[in-house]
Amino acid sequence: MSGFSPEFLWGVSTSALQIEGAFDTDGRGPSVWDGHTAKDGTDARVATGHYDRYREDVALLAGLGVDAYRFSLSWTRVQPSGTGAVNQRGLDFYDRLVDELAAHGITPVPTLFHWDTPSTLSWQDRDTADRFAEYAAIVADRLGDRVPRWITINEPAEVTLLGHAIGEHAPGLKLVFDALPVAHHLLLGHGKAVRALRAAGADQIGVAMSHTPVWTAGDTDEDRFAADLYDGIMNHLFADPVLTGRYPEGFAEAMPGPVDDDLAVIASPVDWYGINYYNPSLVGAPKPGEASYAGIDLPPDLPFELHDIPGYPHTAFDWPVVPDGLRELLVSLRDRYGDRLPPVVITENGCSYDDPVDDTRRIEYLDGHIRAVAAAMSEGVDVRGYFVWSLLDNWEWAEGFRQRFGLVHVDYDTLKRTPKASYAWYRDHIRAAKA
Ligand code: GCO
Repeated sequence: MSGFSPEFLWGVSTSALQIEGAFDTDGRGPSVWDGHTAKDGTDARVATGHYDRYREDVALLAGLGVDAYRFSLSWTRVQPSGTGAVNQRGLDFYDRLVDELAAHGITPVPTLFHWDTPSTLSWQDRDTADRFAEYAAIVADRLGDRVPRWITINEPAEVTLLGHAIGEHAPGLKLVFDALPVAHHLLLGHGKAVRALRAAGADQIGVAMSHTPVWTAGDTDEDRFAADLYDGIMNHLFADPVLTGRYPEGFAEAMPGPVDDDLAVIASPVDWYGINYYNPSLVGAPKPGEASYAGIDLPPDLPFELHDIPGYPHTAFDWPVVPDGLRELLVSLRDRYGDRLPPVVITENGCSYDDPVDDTRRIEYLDGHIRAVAAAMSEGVDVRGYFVWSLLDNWEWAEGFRQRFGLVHVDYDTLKRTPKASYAWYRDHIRAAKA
């Protein structure tokens, strides 16, 4: 598939809590997800056993021929109580991982925070932003000489919505719109971490935002208002402060603290912008009674309703497969932010299918979305990389092990890894793109 320069970054993504296991090994402290039982009755204490199998997993990455590997650092491996004392054995693991990647010519792209908040801290507290910046400085000091590209936070929107507004994720709070200060503290933590990483010499700092093109369900003014509100909350509430230094109209008043001073920190420049895309969202005015979507029970009084999108294939997670939605999203972000949008990297794109090895549907999903990236690039969007979610089948938060996103199948009884057909397809795709 043409359209990609040899410098384009091909990679895969994972996260610590979802793959590492070893929840209390070598001094790791508890996160808000420890002890959290998913809907399938499982937890992440073992996950895929990556902590002990990281060399095998790096060999799988090398077999793919990826340029880069996005993973996350477990904050409580580094600081077991989220602040203060540093756990050298925790840092030693990431040292080993980064060196193993380097030995295979693979660029490490660590995410500082991928949802596993130390159980001693809360994003409801403003101080957590400062604790996060201190943690950022610690890992930059240890790994910065071998890590050229950093990500501060993964999906502050999902942490706010799922973890604090509707309670689907840990810490399981149902604050609804009272969760807005959590969004502000996460964004403030991002800005402070950018400054900490910059002070340590980092010059390729990014963030990984979940974005979705919002389509309006229905043609009433109420439907349009609901869709605009959802677009504002899920997309602009997080992108605008980081990229423009301002909140969308009507949101600043809901934020705590010296908002204007904080926005100057939040807008500390990033060098690149990560986008996690899965599918568009179809949103309309709420109808009375319990709202739910994709198996998530939404509070009955939300001012919008999420609808399934008919007419498209759906994944095992019941998410619609709409590759052109990624092109649409990229073009819309470029149009909204213009030259304030740094170079983009697709930091997550993938699908859940149960196919154990012959996962033709995942191949079709990835092929379609990579073509959508090429289409956006042909329309002038500056995209520099694409990372598949995910290398391995892994523990999918509230869903546990029910959803399989991996290019590599994991037998959760034996932890045996088996590359799927999509692994070979992605390997061959990368080779062809670089030829
Ligand atoms: C996310 C998270 C990942 C998920 C993946 C599938 O984007 O929600 O970054 O941890 O596992 O997206 O839901």
